[in-house]
Amino acid sequence: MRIFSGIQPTGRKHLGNYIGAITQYVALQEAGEAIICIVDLHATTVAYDPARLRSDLYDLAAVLLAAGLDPERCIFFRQSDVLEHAELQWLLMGSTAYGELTRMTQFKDKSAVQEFISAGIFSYPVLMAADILLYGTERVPVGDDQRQHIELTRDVAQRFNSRFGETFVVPEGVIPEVGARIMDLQNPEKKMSTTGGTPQGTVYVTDEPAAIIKKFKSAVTDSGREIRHADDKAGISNLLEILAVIRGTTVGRLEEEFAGAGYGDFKLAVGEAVVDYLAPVRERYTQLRADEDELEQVLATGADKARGVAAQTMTRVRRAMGVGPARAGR
Ligand code: ATP
Ligand code: LTN
Repeated sequence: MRIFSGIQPTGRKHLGNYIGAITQYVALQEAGEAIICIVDLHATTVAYDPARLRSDLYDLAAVLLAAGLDPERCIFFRQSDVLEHAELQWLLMGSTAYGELTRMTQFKDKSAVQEFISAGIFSYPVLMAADILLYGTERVPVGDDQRQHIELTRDVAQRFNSRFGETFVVPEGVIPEVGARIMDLQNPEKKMSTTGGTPQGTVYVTDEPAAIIKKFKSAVTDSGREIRHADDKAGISNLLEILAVIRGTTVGRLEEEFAGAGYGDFKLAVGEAVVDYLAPVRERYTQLRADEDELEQVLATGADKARGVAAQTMTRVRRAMGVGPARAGR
């Protein structure tokens, strides 16, 4: 089974990215052929600092390897190293409706906070579709916020196939039942996010233990006293989900365990569990981040492997679309 996912090298990665996506990448390495891509081209669609982008990319590469991505068992690479992504994005544009892109909620949310709304941020989901479709992907592990983009990818693939003949595998999203939408600790009505969240409510994978504990201790809850998962208890529900994923247990069991406990004790227990959970990752991260040449080497090896697969897909796409010479290859 072919598995593909992409992750942006923006800012530092948080507990939501870790639980919703990164742990899935690591687990799915066992389930099939996993391809994990750092999508630096996506990161250029909003205002950014070029030097910072490169350093964020190394941060992310080190976090992913520290989390357990194994370049021997998966293909791990940087999007901009494989030119076929940009080429396929353009070729898919003609099979994507303008109206479809205007309906993307991530576009609406992200463009609302931009001074300059680039054409890139508008066509961002088509590049994501290209990422996925280049590799004959069957499963795409993502958090809940990517549901709509996966749906678009499927629609574009199906439209292309019916227009130009069977070319693409139509992929499916893999969205975890618990932990696909970790909320901001200070504003549990909103998802934890580097770009749109609160600093105190966002727990970073590389945060110091003391900072993590502080963020959990000050997590916003509600005026009740029951530790229970419920629609009107967004803060407590979020903490229950975080702890359930970390302990590998169910929310129901945790509700039993913490029946009668105070909110303060519960918040501290979750904070401590998160510290223990992230400590080994942070330690490995620090070692891996120190050697940028080695990180480049790992990414270059991954890009060579990715290119091999991508080039084959592009030969079929060009032929199907009547683009380029009739003979095989470019
Ligand atoms: P952010 O909102 O923090 O900027 P993002 O969604 O824009 O993140 P990425 O860092 O590329 O961009 O996301 C990587 C993965 O993390 C995606 O699969 C996304 O669905 C998932 N993800 C992002 N936020 C959360 C969250 N709060 N809970 C669970 N999964 C999340
Ligand atoms: N759009 C995603 C990142 C992303 C992605 C992908 C995810 C780009 N290409 C391909 C899965 C598959 C995001 O904003 N998190």
